[in-house]
Amino acid sequence: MATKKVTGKGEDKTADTKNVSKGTQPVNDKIENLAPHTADSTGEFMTTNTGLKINDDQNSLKAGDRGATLLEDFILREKITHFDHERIPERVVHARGSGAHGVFKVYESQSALTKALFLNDTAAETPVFVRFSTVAGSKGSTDLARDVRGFAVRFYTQEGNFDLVGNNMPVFFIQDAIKFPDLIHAVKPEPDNEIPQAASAHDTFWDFISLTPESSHMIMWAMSDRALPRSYRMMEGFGVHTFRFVNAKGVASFVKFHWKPLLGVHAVAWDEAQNISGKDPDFHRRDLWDAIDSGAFPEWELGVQIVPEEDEFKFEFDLLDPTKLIPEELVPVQRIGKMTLNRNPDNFFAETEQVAFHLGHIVPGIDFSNDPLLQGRLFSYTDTQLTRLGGPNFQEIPINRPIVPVHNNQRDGFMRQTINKGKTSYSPNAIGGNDPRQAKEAEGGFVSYPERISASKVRARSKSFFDHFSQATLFFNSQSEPEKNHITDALSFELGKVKTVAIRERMLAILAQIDKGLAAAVAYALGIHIPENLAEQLNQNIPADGDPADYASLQVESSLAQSTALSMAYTVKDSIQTRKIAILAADGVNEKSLTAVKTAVESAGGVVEIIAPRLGFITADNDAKIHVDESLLGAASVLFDAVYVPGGTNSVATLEADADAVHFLNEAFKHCKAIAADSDAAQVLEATYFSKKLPDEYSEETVLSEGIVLSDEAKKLATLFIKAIAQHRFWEREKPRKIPA
Ligand code: HDD
Repeated sequence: MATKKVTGKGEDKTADTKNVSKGTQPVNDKIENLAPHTADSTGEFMTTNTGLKINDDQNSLKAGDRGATLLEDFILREKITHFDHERIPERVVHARGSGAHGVFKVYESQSALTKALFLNDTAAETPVFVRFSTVAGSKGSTDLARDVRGFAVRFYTQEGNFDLVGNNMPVFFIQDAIKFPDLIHAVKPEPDNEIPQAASAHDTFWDFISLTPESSHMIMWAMSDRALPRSYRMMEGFGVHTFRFVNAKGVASFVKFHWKPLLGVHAVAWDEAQNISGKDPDFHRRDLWDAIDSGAFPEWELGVQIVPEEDEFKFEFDLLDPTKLIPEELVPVQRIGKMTLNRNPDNFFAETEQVAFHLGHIVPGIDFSNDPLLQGRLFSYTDTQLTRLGGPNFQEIPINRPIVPVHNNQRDGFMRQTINKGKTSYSPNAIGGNDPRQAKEAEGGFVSYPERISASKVRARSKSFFDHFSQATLFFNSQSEPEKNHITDALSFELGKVKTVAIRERMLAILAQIDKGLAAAVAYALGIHIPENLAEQLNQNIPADGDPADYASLQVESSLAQSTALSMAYTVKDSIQTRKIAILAADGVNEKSLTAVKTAVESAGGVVEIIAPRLGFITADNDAKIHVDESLLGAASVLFDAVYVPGGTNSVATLEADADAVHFLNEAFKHCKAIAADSDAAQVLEATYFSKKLPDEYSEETVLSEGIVLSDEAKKLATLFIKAIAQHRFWEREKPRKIPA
């Protein structure tokens, strides 16, 4: 159905009514489905939970105004009791997250591949709810931890909910779900002192990883810039496992799901990430909220890689192995539809916290593969909600309800909402006419793909899962030089925090399997040597009674030398949509230049903030009053993508003498961001460390390679500056490492 618009709850008329929403909000079937459960207290009396109007919410009932509080005070008791029970357990993993509503639309019918209606009907706008998350940190931890990001999408389809519960990396650390509690125990804060929070840089994580060679590929991703996204809106998403599509004729094919962000895939620098964690730990949450709030709706295309059933064994890796991806060179990604996030939740707890994703929320036309990680996940996601959401009725929570009716013989339990009519709650039954009845396949009933399986019951892993390194090497070889350097630095940082030398050595043995140069560089940074007994180091995970022949990593060489899709260097760089640009200014600023550049940047989709030594207004050279968005005290360069310094004698003199302004620029330079200044503001740049590195000329070529533009002509400056911002970062700048910021 088409997206409808309704008027929002009201305008922000007074400074005190901050919780009112802005203009019109898109509505879809799910939003309508949530409406009866949504409360708006505007203009209403305050009541108890039984609807009694409350006359005094400020004072408890007492024996005299100084007297003891009376047990009779049912209003006090109700309020405090509810408060005492407000918290629920956070998610055991992915506790920290942010959600948004949106819609998905398929471009062309995919009926040849799948009978899933939402992928067949090009007129359908399927409501979605998406939750992005970090993995290791607690609910209140920083958004900018070095970590994998969860990318969970629920489609509220006409055939029930379909959840694609993925990550921003296409592979995983382990091959079998039975290892998941070990992995998570290892990465979470250490159990004796609960340190460190939201960080993998500690002994237990690397102890586990160094004994788990199958994690090598994922470790390369987790140590790459993918673990430091600039924005949730600028990450790819992956279903990770191989799933199955099944068409109406019952013909199946294997499928890998991808989400491709239209804004491209971009990261921040590690030093920057650590700073952001202090300056604004809600950086990603705020970024997502603000973008949607301002109407800059984030968009992703849904991509699929299709492998016909008969090609299952065509590859040099096993399609069921979740530590492997299918290189896009081997199987191209077809973009089949688009997801747009266009509405912020009304209530974080009710929606984002209570949403319960599960891979087992599936629709006809999509099915599972035998990936042992996927199979174990099918158990975990319902099970965990029983503790997290307090019982088996979590599917009745509004955000979890499908938009289609639910009928079955499940009954009762804590907090049951549905009032099931009738005498029967069993099947078959004659008394109730045998309703609710089973649906035939032709009526939309889900039928599992009848895969033929003939096997012995064993606790084992297929030999085809034992190539642990070839795709780790492929990933590393596919990175640009700056990306490779970042991986080296990340590993040096993380292993540098590891206290146990034996763990560092085991990790070097693993890195040596991936890339000798990488291992050598990390060994140098750690001040130790790559161990000589590599085989012994690598085989430490073999069980005491295990035969090395059954467990040892296989040495396989990837037939592909490189895969460009694995690097972020080749991503989309054609837009500055929603990039944040700081303009540093003070009294006496050249208003004409400031306005010209601001207007040009905003017309190109950038978000501009004026930063000055103090809040309020600055008076420009032509006496115009310019509103200041942030003071230098509150602002930080790490919260922006680029910075511009307009001219104006007094403004320039003030900024040149202001340590915070100079630091802002130094840091922006250090983090490889686009920097622009009017020619007569050059002396502010002269006050920075990087004045020695200013380009000799400011042609398009130098600006696009060095990211700095100086001009006395505002229009030319704006054009070049916008092109530079679109490049995102100028990582080459990192080579000279003498920046004091
Ligand atoms: Fe998981 C949450 C993604 C393996 C067990 N997982 C969770 C979320 C995401 C993923 C995005 C957060 C959902 C939300 O926003 O509410 N998990 C993955 C991916 C995996 C993966 C991409 C590997 C390919 N997970 C995995 C395994 C297990 C779990 C192997 C257990 C055997 N995951 C859980 C969980 C969570 C969860 C304990 C915690 C909260 C929840 O489910 O609802 O069940």
